[in-house]
Amino acid sequence: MKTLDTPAMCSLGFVLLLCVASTCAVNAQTSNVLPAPRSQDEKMAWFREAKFGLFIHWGLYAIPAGEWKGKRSPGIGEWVMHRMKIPVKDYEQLAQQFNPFKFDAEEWVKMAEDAGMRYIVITSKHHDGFALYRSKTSPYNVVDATPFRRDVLKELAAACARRGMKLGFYYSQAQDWHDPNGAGNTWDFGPDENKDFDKYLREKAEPQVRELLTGYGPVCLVWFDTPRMMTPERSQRFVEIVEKLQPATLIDGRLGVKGDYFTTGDNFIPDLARDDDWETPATVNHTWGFRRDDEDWKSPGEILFKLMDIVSKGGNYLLNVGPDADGVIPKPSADNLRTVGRWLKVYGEAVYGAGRSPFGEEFGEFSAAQKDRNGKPLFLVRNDWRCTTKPGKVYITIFNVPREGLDLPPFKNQIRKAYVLGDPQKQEVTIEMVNGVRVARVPRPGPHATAYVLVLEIEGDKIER
Ligand code: FHN
Repeated sequence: MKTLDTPAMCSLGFVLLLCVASTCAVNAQTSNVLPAPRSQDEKMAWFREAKFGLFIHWGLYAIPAGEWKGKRSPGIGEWVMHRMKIPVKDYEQLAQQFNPFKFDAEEWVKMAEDAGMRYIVITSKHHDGFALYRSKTSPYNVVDATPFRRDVLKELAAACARRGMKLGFYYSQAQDWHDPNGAGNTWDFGPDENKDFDKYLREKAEPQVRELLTGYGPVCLVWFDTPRMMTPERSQRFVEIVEKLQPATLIDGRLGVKGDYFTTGDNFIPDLARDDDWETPATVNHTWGFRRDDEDWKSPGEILFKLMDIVSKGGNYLLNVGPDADGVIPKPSADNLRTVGRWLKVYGEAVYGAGRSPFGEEFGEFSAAQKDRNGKPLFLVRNDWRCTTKPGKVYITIFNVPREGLDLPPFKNQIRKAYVLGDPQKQEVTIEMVNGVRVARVPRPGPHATAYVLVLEIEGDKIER
């Protein structure tokens, strides 16, 4: 037998050491999880601070982009397979065309950062069943089924880790139009009630959620959706998987059992403030997945008003973009978000970590006479200003500046100081008493200002009414 001399053994040892070290580094990058929070408040802390997140719907549906065989598919882009009743054998061919050569994870994360967003949630698998990461559970995924062969989630997780951005995964736990036993595809596989739904859950959905929670570093939340056929028992299995693998990971409100926070309907903002933790998922145009024909972008001003409306009611705004088949976030949506980000750079103190409004009258009031579509009293929205708070401070974001000054709602606390946020001199804003009402003589902003924030430093931690 040939024996190794000392230098050879040393260099072998060195190589082995290097291998062990690099394996450890890879594991450290991919498998580290955050420690279990000691309380629900601790678990929710980052979410309550963040307020503004980026939702990304991306998958094979970006290729047809709202059209199939020359016909326009109505509705949201990511539903094209369902709307057009496309057989699995035809739809899955799209995977062979998926080659988004312009995809740049770093750029996406940078865009979210520029927009002032504090977390990203991306579709790891939408209803079409296609996984945007290398899944050992199903070869119908971006690495094994496409010419692209790159693990999108891996690249995004690495970019998020580098830039200190939180990352969460959307996962369609119930609907899976590719799996014979998943919910939703009745044109290939017949009625849902005849399917072995638990087989699909056990053999695809549960293992995939495990993969997502073990291969991609800390996952800030799992965003489940459309809980069709999700009994409490079935939903609970997902809760256990998440709690076991990443106890700090939040679960949204659409699993099938109560999550860590409430998720509103799509694009829905409650009329009044809520006391619990909640989030509004919303679109920047009218679709989640990219549609070539939808260019009806919400303006920065609209986005900003919605953000302040939501935050002042105690919620988070999860705002979606739909990258195209090349991997590019449509420029108008990215530009509008960056404009919002520039505003947040100046006025963000009124947003991040801020509490809900102590007032409520600024939201509007229920009409005594008019009814909404459901026959309930119509809510007449006011949109002049919104209010957020921090201990000892009240932030009034003003959208419509009254010429004669802003009437402050009644409260008992003394006002120690009033100034406009971002004013380096913190120049005093005069508050005068007019017929028992405190009127803030706020400055008139320049013609291009969408909104600005008046800060009231008050006596005491919170508003007494
Ligand atoms: O069906 C989905 C839809 O495609 C999209 O993902 C939205 C996002 O909230 N959720 C479902 C509809 O509510």
